[in-house]
Amino acid sequence: MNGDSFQETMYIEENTYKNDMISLIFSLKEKVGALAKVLRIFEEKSINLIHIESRPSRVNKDEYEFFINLDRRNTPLLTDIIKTLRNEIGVTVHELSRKKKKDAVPWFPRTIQELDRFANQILTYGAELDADHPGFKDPVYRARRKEFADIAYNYRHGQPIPKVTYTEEEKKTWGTVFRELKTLYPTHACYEHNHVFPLLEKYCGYQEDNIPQLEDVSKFLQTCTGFRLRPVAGLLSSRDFLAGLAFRVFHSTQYIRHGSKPMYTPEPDVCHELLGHVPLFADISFAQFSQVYWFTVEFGLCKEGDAIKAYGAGLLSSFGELQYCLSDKPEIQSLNLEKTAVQKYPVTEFQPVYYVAESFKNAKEKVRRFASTIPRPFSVRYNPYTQRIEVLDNA
Ligand code: NLE
Ligand code: FE
Repeated sequence: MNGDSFQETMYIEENTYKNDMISLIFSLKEKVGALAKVLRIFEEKSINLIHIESRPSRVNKDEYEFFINLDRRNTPLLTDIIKTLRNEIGVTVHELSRKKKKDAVPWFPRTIQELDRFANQILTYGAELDADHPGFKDPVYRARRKEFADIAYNYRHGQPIPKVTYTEEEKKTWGTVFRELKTLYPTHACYEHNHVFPLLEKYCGYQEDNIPQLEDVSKFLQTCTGFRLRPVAGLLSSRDFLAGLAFRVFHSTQYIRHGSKPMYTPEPDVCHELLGHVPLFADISFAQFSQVYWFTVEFGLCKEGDAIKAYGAGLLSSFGELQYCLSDKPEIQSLNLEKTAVQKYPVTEFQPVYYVAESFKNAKEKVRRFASTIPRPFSVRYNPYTQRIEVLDNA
């Protein structure tokens, strides 16, 4: 904003009934030459005004409001004009258009069935592996990944998750991961994880020689916390993934990591989901908080008396990183959402920085407080009875 003495407001509206026109409204302080100054800018850009009206402002007595119609063909120049008006005369621009206002908040699902739309919006298709992935050069592994991707593509809400017969090699990889992690959990994993784990062994087929089925685990979780799983073909955008959590739906991969590198994989796989995420989604208090994801749900540490333990799923499923995160190598900071929200992080190697929560309860309060500072033109509430997101107008 510059130091010019008058402060104008400009509204833009797409004329809804005459499709070939754009309407603008702006208000100017009563002052000789004020309007001329604005009109000159339109003239300089060779924009043809079709119609102009004025009226005293109802909001500010010493202001006039101007209503202008422009040819729609001028749309590409409009952004430029607004910039000039803003920077050179300090006009504040408000967009009035209904259509635009709606688009300002991108689409989000309102019902649990609408999560079906995400199947076609994955960032990387599960079958197309990156060149640095250990399975990249293995045609058998790639073909297998495509089978899993297809299950997820065809899945619709309400269907049982198709059961998979895992190969001997896949079971062997699972066995290694399961065995190694099981020896680390008592000393490295948080209380809640250790509490739920035996139940999964008892009810969901968590064993060294058996890869549990997503359908069985999903049913178990529904009885614990109302969380359910749905198969996913590849990586979703954070937005889509978190939108799933709003319905207590956890998008879960079903394939397993490449057998050559069981200790750590950058991608989520069935070990990560079942061993890392599922135990904590069975915990009532934990299930309630799942936002500001990376440094909590995925790679979070928490205090337990004088000790620090892991509750992040990315740690609980990697026997490499689980040992590393509690060593003296990484940097440990206390959980601070203003910081975590902007903290950069690598996705294909051990994390250089972890954030420690005092407790789940404390972390949840911090998340709530932080979320309430994010401006949004409405509030939302999840109705568990109808499985719908209700939009509450703030106005
Ligand atoms: N690095 C984890 C593991 O090896 O299990 C997976 C992390 C997925 C975000
Ligand atoms: Fe994860």
